[in-house]
Amino acid sequence: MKTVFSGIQPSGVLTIGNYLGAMKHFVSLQSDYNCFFCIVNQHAITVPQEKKTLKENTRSLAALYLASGIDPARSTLFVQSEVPAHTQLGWIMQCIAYIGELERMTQFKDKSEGKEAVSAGLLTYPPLMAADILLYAADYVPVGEDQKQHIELTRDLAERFNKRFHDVFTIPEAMIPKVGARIMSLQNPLKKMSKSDENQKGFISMLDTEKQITKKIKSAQTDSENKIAYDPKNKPGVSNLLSIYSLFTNQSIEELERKYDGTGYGAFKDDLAEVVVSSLKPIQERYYNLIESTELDKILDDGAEKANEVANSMLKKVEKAMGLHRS
Ligand code: ATP
Ligand code: LTN
Repeated sequence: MKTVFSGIQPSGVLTIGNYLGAMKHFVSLQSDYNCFFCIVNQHAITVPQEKKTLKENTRSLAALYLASGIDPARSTLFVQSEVPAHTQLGWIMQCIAYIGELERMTQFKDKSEGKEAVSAGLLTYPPLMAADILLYAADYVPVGEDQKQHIELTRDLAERFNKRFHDVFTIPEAMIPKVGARIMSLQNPLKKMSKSDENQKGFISMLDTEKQITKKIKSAQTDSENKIAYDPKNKPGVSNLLSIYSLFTNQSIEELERKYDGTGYGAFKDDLAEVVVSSLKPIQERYYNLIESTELDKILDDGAEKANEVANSMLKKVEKAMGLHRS
């Protein structure tokens, strides 16, 4: 079986963008791959996090992984900071990476833009991400479109290491969904939907109530045409809503265009709100049962144990290849 690795930051509550672009695919990969799914809390601290919120978001994300369908009997689910090999290999990968290539990463440019105090960690974020992936010899990394550049850098760093020292790393490949890889903000459809967006109206969280979901969809930005058609260039708002509708219901965009031909945005948005509410309902029910349970801690403890075993064995090989060992 080939190996899959992916991670999500506990930097807020998961959005439907994270779900449609990443989590939904994680769930379906479990039957065919040896899967590792990580809560990357050390990546989250590259921007300021409040202690209590970070702790809560970490637990909440674990429960959402499980509520969405990640099965601990088949996949390893764990918290990044509980597996020290990530930061250990992360340091080594920082020494392989060049400052210039890190400065060229668009996520770094976006997240540092206009900020006065930018942490060094925000710049060295991709080598840590490379370490996450390489420790498990992952063949595939399912991610949304925004992470493509980081996976390419991971490949470059792995190849550079293998050439300079010894063939240790498996070169991973990004797995990016054909549709849904970039769900856009409901308030600014030219920007990706993001769980750390300051404007709460821009995203629908997986735990939003029926009332919140309906309100956010009703106030989603569209245009003045009142015509339901998929045209991301000229009608980015409506096209984004159509994508969300299509991905939750498995109806094609063409089918939806036909269905809503001649209808206005009001009725379309009402139906979409219903679709999102009913799709999230069973996940939310499972979530609220899990978050109270001790089962969650047991799953994360077991996950960390399994992950530590695999990660430490790879770290040893890397250190040996570089001369970072005594015997
Ligand atoms: P943050 O706002 O803190 O940057 P984020 O919402 O961008 O967080 P991440 O934790 O960085 O989420 O990403 C988790 C996964 O979700 C990644 O695979 C990422 O590519 C995917 N993803 C994030 N945003 C979207 C989106 N708008 N559409 C599709 N996939 C997305
Ligand atoms: N950088 C990713 C989160 C992330 C990740 C990873 C994804 C950290 N480590 C390893 C896949 C594999 C993000 O911001 N979405």
